[in-house]
Amino acid sequence: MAKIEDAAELGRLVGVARIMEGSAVPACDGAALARTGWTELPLLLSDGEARALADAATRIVAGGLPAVLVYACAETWRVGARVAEAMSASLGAPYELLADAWAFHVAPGASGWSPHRGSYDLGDREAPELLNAWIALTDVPIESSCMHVVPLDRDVHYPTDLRTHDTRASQPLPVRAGAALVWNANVLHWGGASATHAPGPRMSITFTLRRLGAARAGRAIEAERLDHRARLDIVADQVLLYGELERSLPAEFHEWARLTHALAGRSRKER
Ligand SMILES: O=C(O)CCC(=O)C(=O)O
Repeated sequence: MAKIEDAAELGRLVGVARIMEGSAVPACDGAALARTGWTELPLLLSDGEARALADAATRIVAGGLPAVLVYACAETWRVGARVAEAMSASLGAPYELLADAWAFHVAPGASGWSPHRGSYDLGDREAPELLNAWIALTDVPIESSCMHVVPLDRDVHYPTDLRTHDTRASQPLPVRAGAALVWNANVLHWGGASATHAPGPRMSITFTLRRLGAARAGRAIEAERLDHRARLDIVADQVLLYGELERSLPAEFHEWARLTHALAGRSRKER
């Protein structure tokens, strides 16, 4: 795991160009979000920005490491800050970025995560306490494990019975590379199956946003203030949280995450 710990070496492996500087923040349709629970920001990233991050994730995976290490790059977190900015402006309520994220590299023939809701605590419909953001780094047609949701206005178990997962009223959400899908965390969603003939892996990154002041658990972060160590600590925490959902994660990476988490706790106590 030496190459993870060494910022310069990991930087060479990832090789992501500086991105996300100075482009306009896209807006979303707040009324659609309130009605259906989801919305799209079609051009959150330019083609070049999406490709730079997809290339970084490809190099990480080719180097024998899990795609979630793309969060060791400052540029990745800048994407999260940008989604938070876009949603705050669109919904007229400030949203903060949480230390909660995962990167997906779904090979042809594999599937994304199975149906779940990001939160089972009923939230506000117009300005949800928690939003999940999912950003496509590759084109994601239906056959490449695209996201599926049950829109809130078609979900017979919303808002009274969130624990029931009935996927019959599902809607597939194919998107182009660079688009963000953002949904109310109460929305039932999942990553579909990728056809064996899909042209390549489906790659995407995710973030969680919390409405400022909302009573929902999670550590808020300022993307620009995270240094390499802080980013790696978040990666380790995410592996402990979500690693079980990814059967392909090597055992030694789980071990690295456990040790990194323990060391971070110890150095916080010593401060
Ligand atoms: O990309 C996927 O397959 C699943 C994403 C998801 O369910 C999530 O981010 O909560």
